[in-house]
Amino acid sequence: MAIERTLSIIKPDAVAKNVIGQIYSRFENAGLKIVAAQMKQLSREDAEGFYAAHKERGFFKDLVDFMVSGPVMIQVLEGENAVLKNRELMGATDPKKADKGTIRADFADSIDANAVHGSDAVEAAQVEIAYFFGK
Ligand code: RTP
Ligand code: MG
Repeated sequence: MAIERTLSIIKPDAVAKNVIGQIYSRFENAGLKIVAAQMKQLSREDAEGFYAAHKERGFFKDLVDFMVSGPVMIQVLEGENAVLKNRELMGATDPKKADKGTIRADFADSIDANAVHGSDAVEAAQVEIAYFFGK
């Protein structure tokens, strides 16, 4: 199986809830290694650029407002099948639909305040990692 890297963001709601450590433990227990990390207050420009693929969607402004509402914790996770593994740990976008035991089921409040971001494909991960950490 391929060793991959993926970009993870612990969103403002989960940082405010003081659960960075609990979420990091889930990554570590699943065999994902944290190989880079930074805490950051995103500017609107940062958030709009990061979610540019969604800019025509009705929820875009709410998404950007939420992502700049407090600091986020951004990390690169590395391991076997890291992209899919992280998505499985996260659970569905809407926490009401997320499987029991997933990060979103346990820590998220709503589809907007949904605790974590994770890249959805290897190619997206490369772009997103470069966006925050450079080459
Ligand atoms: P993310 O990119 O944050 O990891 O989330 P995702 O892949 O599970 O979901 P995506 O479709 O990429 O949407 C990005 C974020 O936009 C918000 N959203 N709201 N109201 C809505 O219908 C809606 N759909 C998406 C969510 O906060 C989602 O995480
Ligand atoms: Mg997404």
